[in-house]
Amino acid sequence: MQMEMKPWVQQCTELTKPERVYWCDGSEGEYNQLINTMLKDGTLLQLNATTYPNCYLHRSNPNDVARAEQLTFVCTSSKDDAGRNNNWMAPDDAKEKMKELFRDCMRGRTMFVIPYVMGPAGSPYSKVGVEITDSAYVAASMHIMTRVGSVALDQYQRDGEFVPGLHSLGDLSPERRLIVHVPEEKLIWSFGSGYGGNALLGKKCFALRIASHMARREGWLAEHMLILGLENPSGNVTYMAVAFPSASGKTNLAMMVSSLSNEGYKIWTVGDDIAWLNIDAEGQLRAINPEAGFFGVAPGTSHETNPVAMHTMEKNSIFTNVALTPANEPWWEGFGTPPPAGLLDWQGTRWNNDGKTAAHPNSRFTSPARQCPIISPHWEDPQGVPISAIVFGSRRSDTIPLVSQSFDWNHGVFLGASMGAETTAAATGTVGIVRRDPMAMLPFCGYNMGDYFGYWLSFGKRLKKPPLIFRVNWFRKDRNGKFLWPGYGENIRVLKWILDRVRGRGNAVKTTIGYIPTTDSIDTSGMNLASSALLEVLSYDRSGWKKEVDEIVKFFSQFDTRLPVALQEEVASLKSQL
Ligand code: OXD
Ligand code: MN
Repeated sequence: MQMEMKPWVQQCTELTKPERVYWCDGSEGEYNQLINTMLKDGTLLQLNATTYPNCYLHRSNPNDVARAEQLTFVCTSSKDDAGRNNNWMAPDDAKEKMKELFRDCMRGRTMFVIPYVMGPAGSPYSKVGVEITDSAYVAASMHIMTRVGSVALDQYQRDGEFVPGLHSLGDLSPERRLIVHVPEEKLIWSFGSGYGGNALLGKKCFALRIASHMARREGWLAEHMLILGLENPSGNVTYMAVAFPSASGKTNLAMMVSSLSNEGYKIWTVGDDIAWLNIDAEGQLRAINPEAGFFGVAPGTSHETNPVAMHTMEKNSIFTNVALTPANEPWWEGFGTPPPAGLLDWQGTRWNNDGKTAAHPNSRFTSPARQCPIISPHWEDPQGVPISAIVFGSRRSDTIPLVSQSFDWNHGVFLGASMGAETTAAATGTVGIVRRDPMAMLPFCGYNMGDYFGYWLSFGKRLKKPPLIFRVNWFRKDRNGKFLWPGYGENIRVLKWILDRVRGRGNAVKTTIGYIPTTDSIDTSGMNLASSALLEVLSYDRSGWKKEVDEIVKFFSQFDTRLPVALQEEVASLKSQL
């Protein structure tokens, strides 16, 4: 049964006992007020007003710097419906637990009630949420990341539906941190963390976990994908939705400065993290970006690697856990300039280059999407943009070729279901372990992933002209551990081949693992790439694939009887051909 907004806010007030309740209207004056409050209480620092106008630095609690997957739960009535991909609690137990945590937790604090819309105003695909929070940082960040205020209340009047999310910083103790989703009731409760993915409830909690569950019921898809438009020399734009595991360069790809701009190929950004995909009345797949801002990883972002992101963040942005220069400017590893003398690290202490990074590796910038210099003129079109290609990206040093095309929709779903990323030494201490992350949704799918694969398979049948599905891997290395492909702006050459295939052109050879481009069909003009490197990065390595298929079988076995027959058939056919 759908909850009413005002009675729910009243219940939350009675439970948490705030000193005052404030309904956000999303105005500029309100944003400035939130910022001033935080400047006064020290939770924000003003950055250099000349070089970074209206930009601020927030330092989070050092124990609260990333998404807390082990403390994140999906509470379906039946445990099996959540799947092994989720932590699970019974909904009633979860609610009891959360009520205990939230009881009286806002005493002496202001409760912000934030009505917001995910998706462009007036879009039939947009959805309303309300986040209640006691964090001014969360309220200000929601201003950037979503559309706040009357736009949401108006849509609520029309739809009579919203996703309620209750958030409190609590005392930030990790022992009392818990993020709970009840997808069957579209409820989100998040306690004890102020970090983006745990606390800005519109993003991962609503737009992926709750939305993926709603989408399956309602016939659409909520995906961890960037959306980009690729313009060709005649000015036609083809849109693609691309999934990569977290921290594998989605923002860089979405904002890529094309190395083929002199040939007339350029990128338009629609979104960098989440895509809601709907089928329109003509059977065409259409995508909207539910977000209004970027919450991007700062380290590694520079004028060299992503000048578009650097320009996007140079005003009206909130930086979190970056280092601070004596000129009051943000700095991080990979900024492109040497660390200046007198640098303060992300915790505000003098950085002495003792092996620890100055910025936290997961430090972030939060910036309005409209500031992106290459934001697509269609990024807020209520009908979304038509999607012609879906791309699944892996981060693998071997086995996976630079690019391949699936045989058909079902094979494409198999490519997505088997994708993965190699762990880096920084993350786990063990290099080269492949963490499978189907469709980059493992931490974000609000139900059993076996069912999710089945839903993807059935979804293709409803499309009049299903988008072509591709797999890419920018990260393949040679025998000496050197990257075979330069990546970044040169990735446009791979997208150009994908575009050629969409248009019925572009040469390819049919192999056991899919269609792989012939070396002459990748445009390498003006590029300093040895032909042997191109050959190797496109090669299909049979012995590597024998190992790969065994690992995929092992990974799929966890889905038991929920693994769709069509995927079992895909693996079996691959195995027999190998
Ligand atoms: C993100 C993530 O922050 O995927 O977008 O972790
Ligand atoms: Mn993400």
